[in-house]
Amino acid sequence: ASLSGEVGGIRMESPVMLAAGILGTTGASLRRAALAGAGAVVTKSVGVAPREGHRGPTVVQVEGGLLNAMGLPNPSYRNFQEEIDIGRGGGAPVVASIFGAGAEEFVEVATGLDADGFELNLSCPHAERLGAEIGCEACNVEAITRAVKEEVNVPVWVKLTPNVADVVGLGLAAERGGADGVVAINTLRAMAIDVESGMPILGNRFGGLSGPAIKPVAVRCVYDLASALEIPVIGVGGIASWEDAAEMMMAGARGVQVGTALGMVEGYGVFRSIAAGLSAYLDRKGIGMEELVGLARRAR
Ligand code: RRO
Repeated sequence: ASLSGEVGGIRMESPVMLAAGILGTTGASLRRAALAGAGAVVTKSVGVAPREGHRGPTVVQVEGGLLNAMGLPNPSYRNFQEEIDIGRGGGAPVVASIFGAGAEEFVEVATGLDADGFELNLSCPHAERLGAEIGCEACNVEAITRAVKEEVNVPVWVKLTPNVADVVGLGLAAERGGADGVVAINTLRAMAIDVESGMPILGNRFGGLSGPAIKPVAVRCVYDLASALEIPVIGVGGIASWEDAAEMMMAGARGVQVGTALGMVEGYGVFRSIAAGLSAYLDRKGIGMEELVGLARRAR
């Protein structure tokens, strides 16, 4: 079955994308993911000013995934256009993940970059000095989305945090603001402690959990969002196999993003193996992608 189509306003050959953060720092790794079959690639989040990020350790493997507190390290949008352009050499759309302390910063970054789409990171779980908790308030989500939409001519997605009681409220706010899609979920608030020293392991003490452990949380968020929203939902969180991708799409995801799995098992081959598995599954069931998306919401 064909996997090509439009996802959140962006035409892609496959609905299996590179998630923000992992391998999105350089043009070379974005390009490589695209050449490996990613339908679109999302960059590491960039903001108005260069940031070093938190002191280490910044990533640690835990049961069921990875715990990170990178701390938004990035060279600022002023030093990032070249990476996007190199990434585009891979032939897939490049979506720039961007963050800011408020609507003005988001607009400055978005208008300062030429990308095929923007993913507004309203969900970094541990950027305390930036006031990045902004993404937990529906009114901020709506205002920032609207402000960026007014200034750019490419699709705008909003990446949501799962660290709230009401993720659907945030999704509805993004939709009111004019988003072309929502992406769920960013990492779950978490921490790990070393029992010999009694010290939190990450340099920042706290971090965000990604990988297989959060997949059921992501599936639930996607299901709830897809049930409430008109705009497309993109699923991310613990996807490593075609079965994971199919499950996320049955919950209502129009596309999926893969992050942690790239570092844990298969590497870049994961894009083609998920796409091949999905295609074979659709053929075996005699259905198309449009039937797969939201299947579990229609099943009784
Ligand atoms: O850089 C990070 O620490 C980070 C970001 Br911006 C994010 O959105 N999600 C995450 O788990 N880590």
